Amino acid sequence: MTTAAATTEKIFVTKPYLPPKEEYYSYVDRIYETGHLTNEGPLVKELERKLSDYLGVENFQYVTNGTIALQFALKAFGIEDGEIITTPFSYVATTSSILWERCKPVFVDIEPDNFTLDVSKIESAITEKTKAIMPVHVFGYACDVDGIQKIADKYGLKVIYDAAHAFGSEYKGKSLLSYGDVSTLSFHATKLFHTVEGGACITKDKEVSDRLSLIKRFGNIGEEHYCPGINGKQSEFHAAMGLANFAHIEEIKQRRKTISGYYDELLEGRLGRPKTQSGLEYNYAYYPVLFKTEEELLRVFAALNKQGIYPRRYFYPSINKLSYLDEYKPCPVSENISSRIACLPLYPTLELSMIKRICNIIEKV
Ligand code: T4K
Repeated sequence: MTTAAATTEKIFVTKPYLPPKEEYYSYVDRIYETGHLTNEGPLVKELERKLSDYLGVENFQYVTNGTIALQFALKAFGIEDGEIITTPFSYVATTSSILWERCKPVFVDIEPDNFTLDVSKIESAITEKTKAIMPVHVFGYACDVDGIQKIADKYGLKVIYDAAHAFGSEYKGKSLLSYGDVSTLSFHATKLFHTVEGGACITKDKEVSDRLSLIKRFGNIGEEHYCPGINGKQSEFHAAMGLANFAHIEEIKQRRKTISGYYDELLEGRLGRPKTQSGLEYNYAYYPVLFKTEEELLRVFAALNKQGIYPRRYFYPSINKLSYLDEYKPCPVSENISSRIACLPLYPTLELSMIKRICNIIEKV
């Protein structure tokens, strides 16, 4: 893997991995040979097979992005109204998917240690209108999956994990994606494994998977029409990028782990970090750091930006504060974390010299 970062190059929070062109082209050649461009072509099928084997999960439905994957999961369970318990600390897509399905997001605050849903606060948010819980394995850290499942079972609720960040994370010896009723992934260009755009729904339940499969292709198989579906199919060109990237997945993961280790060493506990969870095999999807105050964060950002380095405020603002929501429900932990958290640049070609530079600037400020 080449690591080329000229010091004049702008450094963003991420830089999509691009496979060697000839490897991508070899898949594109196959598309040209068959003329099969989309509608569940051979490359899509091959990618679905390879990813489900790699992740050790069944019933893998590749779709156009991680947001529609969440909407499909709600649709697959016939959830068309009602309340969905979710986290305010995520990318806005988690809540948007709920709103687009005409449901109401009910925010439950997060754990200060790993920023996932605080299980002890879920039960008091359940009403007779609650249909599902949609937690997020944020940054690839594991939610309290056992605690959540217990509550879901007690109240008869579906659990849909937004696992957009959780590709390759394992918990208690198996893929984090194997918990809950459905887990969804994002394969957006900014993710550790990407297909330019893309996403997936994963479920243990074959019937749910069959429904998802119908929903994503207009609800019909040939002349038989089963339900109102929509178009969430992915193209062969996206699958080609996925297959070419997939050949390098171990190298990508290893490099991200190494870079995270460099940050750990160089920052030496100067900034807050999520607590390591026992039983979690982390995927190094992001490198989140917590500043003491928002003011400190802003000073560090100004100094880094001056040098052409652009970390991101993932995730700010806390979603419960969005102005277009019907009501404001305070979530003090999420609001506090959101105001002072940032993700530092993390991608396979990031050089050690740049990591040192970033850490030096942080230290000076
Ligand atoms: N659930 C969660 C928890 C999520 O985090 C997301 C998406 C979703 C659901 C929905 O999944 P998708 O529907 O997107 O599949 C980015 C991504 O667009 C979004 O996928 C991701 N989460 C979110 C955390 O980050 P932005 O607005 O921060 O992206 P952008 O364009 O500012 O990119 C960040 C940096 O990456 C840029 O400063 C430069 C670099 N970059 C980006 C792109 C797109 C490149 O170098 N090349 C590129 O092509 O949202």
